[in-house]
Amino acid sequence: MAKKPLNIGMIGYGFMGKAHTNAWTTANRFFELEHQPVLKAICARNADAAQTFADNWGYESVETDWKALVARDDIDAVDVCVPNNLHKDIAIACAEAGKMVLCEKPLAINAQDGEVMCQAIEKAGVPNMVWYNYRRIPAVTFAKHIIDTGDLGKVFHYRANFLQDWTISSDLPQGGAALWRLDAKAAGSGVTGDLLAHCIDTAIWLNGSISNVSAMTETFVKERMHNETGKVEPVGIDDACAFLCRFDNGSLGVFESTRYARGHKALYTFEINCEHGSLRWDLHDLNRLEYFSHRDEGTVRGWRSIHVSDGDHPYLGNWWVPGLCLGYEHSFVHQVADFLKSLETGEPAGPTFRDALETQKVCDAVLASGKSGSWTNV
Ligand code: SOE
Repeated sequence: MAKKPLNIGMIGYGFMGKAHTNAWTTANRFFELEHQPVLKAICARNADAAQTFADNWGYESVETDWKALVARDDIDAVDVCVPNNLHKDIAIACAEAGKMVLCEKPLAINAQDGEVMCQAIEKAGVPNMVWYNYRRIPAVTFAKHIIDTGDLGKVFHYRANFLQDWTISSDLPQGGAALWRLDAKAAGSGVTGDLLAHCIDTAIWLNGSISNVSAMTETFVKERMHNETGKVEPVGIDDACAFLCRFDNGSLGVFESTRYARGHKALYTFEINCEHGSLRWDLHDLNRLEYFSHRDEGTVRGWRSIHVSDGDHPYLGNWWVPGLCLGYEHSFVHQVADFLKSLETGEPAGPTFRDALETQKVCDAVLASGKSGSWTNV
């Protein structure tokens, strides 16, 4: 049967642009889907760089103004891969133009903007999704399947870390195309919106809503040269953040993120401890899920290290033969596959903008609590 073309317009072409483009081109080859993504246009301010990206990845055309891309009749879905402060205007314009929108995480620079974006998207009734990719690493999806059976019983604890070490040098500037994550005006926040947002999205998905938080934040390097102004300017982002929280189900959460954990490049880990068992996962060993079941017979009871690579594990039946590994990029491929499937079924693929707004609200509460030093309701 002929596939239905789905014309993609991508705005931005940083490393996320590559991860998303790879997913748009790969999903259809491994998953049976009615739609065939077509790389219609890439948009970036620098025409030469955009053309080089288009030539390398196979985009049919180039735009240098995102408004021109959104106005095009031949674009069905817009993939927003730009710094966080630009998400709102682009997403709203896309919604008003009746385009589907896939937005890079976090949804917005704060929940207030996120709410306006949700309203625009919902008013237009367009399919939408936010790229919280880690949900779709098969071992993480498998954790969700185990939790949803209810076999683990009552949940007591959830803890997560996201540790990096790339901003320790005070010589590193802030701002501009490569370092906008260090510029509060472009990013909204530091590790809270960039890294903890991933941990919060996964946590809410696995363990339900978070009701209140108590956080501490720190900015270790207080001033950095700004790439756009050429001047030394105050640093407005949180370099590190740790928070405690309560989930609606009564369990307790502990979260930590920093870009100052020397030796850690992208160590995302989570663990959930329940009445009858525990699960833990580590991005550096992403194909494994560790599972302790207290129901196992006593003398052989212990942590199982499950290599999530068998044909009946989530998504794996669509890939290689059992036992072979998947990587970081596959989480994006799975997200595209689920999004395209959702167009067939009419059942939204999460996280939708509304789901991501919940994460944004937790981030806002964390940052507010970090400032006030008090417990803060989400
Ligand atoms: C920052 O270094 C970063 O690239 C985040 O922006 C991503 O969302 C995260 O997945 C890895 O780290």
